[in-house]
Amino acid sequence: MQTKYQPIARDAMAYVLAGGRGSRLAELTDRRAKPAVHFGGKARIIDFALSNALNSGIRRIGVATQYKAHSLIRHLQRGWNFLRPERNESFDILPASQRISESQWYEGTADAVFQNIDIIEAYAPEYMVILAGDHVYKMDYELMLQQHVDSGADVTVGCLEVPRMEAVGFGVMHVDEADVITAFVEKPKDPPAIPGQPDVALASMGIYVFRTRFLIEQLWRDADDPASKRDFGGDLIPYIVKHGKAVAHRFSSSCVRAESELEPYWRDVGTIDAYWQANIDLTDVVPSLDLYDHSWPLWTYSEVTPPAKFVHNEDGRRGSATSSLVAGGCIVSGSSLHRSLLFSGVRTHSFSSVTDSIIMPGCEIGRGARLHKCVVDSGILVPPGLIIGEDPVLDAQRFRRTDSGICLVTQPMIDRLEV
Ligand code: ADQ
Ligand code: ADP
Repeated sequence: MQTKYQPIARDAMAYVLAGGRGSRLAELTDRRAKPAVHFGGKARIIDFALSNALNSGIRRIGVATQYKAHSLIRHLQRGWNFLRPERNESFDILPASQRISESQWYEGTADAVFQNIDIIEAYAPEYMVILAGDHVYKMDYELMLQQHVDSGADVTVGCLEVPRMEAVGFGVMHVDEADVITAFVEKPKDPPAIPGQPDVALASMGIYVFRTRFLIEQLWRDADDPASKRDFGGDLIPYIVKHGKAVAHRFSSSCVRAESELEPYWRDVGTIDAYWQANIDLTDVVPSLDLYDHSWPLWTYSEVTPPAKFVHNEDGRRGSATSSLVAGGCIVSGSSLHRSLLFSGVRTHSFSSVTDSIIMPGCEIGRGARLHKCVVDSGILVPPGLIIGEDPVLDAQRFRRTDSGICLVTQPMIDRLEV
């Protein structure tokens, strides 16, 4: 008799680490954690990891939060609370300082799992898929789980090839011909290259698959090690590479691509420039990241809004958008948008123009304002007539202007203008 195929993912729990600030995003993460930063005209960064888990067949999810978690938790409660215990599913938000002691924050990423071992044990998943909540990509974790089972590894580490000098911010590994990891260094100053490819390094994506029992043993062992910083990349993974069997899982073998000729897409969006670029890339005619892919939907919370509306103003000036993503609830009145993203509820008033810019939810762009290469934080009223993106010196005095000319605009910066 043929038995019914049961995906390994149904025996797994995804554990999303979402506590980090992402300090290179500057004021964008002053009030919210990086995973809560708005992305792609509708979603937040964490929705990518969570949607990947769901689309891979995982039905148990925990999210560890720490830094400035309010808007992240609000988003998760509104958008991700549909997994039902009655169906053997679960969705847990796990803030720091709640469990072991009221004053003990998660020390490192491994501690963010260690402090919730009892919750994991209560669900008793066979496998744990540890994920970072701050990357933009599509990936089928079921394929990584299958590799983990087939290879008999203690840990399987998601990895991808990056330019060698960019690897300073990553865990970097060497592998043998069977992709068994033979060496692992966390954030090396001089990243080792892939043999035979001097300009390329094999970097960890910070994604790990373990058998739950093994992970818990390792977490207890690590907790007893006074030298440990309780970090996966800094402590646990290097230890297992040395004393056990760690295997690399190549992202290219489990990324989900709508078009087979497209490059595998993964972005850290860790800087203002990278964040701006990844969003603006979505306005391309055929973007590398397909948000319209029905086979791999990006789930998110979004308000119920009326449709986006484009109207003439009293002088007959058209409200128009080209190469842009405009969310529900926006009203574009007598103004023009080009190569831009408007999140929900944005209003642009007559004679304003927005080009190459990202406008977060609830912003209002005043009459006659002109914005070029801007990232505008949520809920900001851009005063009528304000011009950003045309005078580099003035922009740098008023806003956070990057070397490549992107201006991040936040409420305190606007408030200072009015004084
Ligand atoms: P980093 O990018 O430095 O390195 P890290 O700061 O450890 O990442 O954060 C990983 C994830 O955990 C992020 O999603 C972050 O939000 C979250 N996080 C950080 N501190 C946390 C805490 N105390 N509690 C809860 N969540 C927390 C890691 C690996 C590298 C790998 C890169 C890939 O250590 O080896 O190359 O990820 O980006
Ligand atoms: P997001 O754009 O992430 O949905 P908001 O722009 O509403 O969220 O604000 C981000 C976070 O900043 C909120 O979750 C809240 O914790 C904090 N915040 C917002 N407005 C204020 C305020 N006026 N005073 C203090 N904190 C605020």
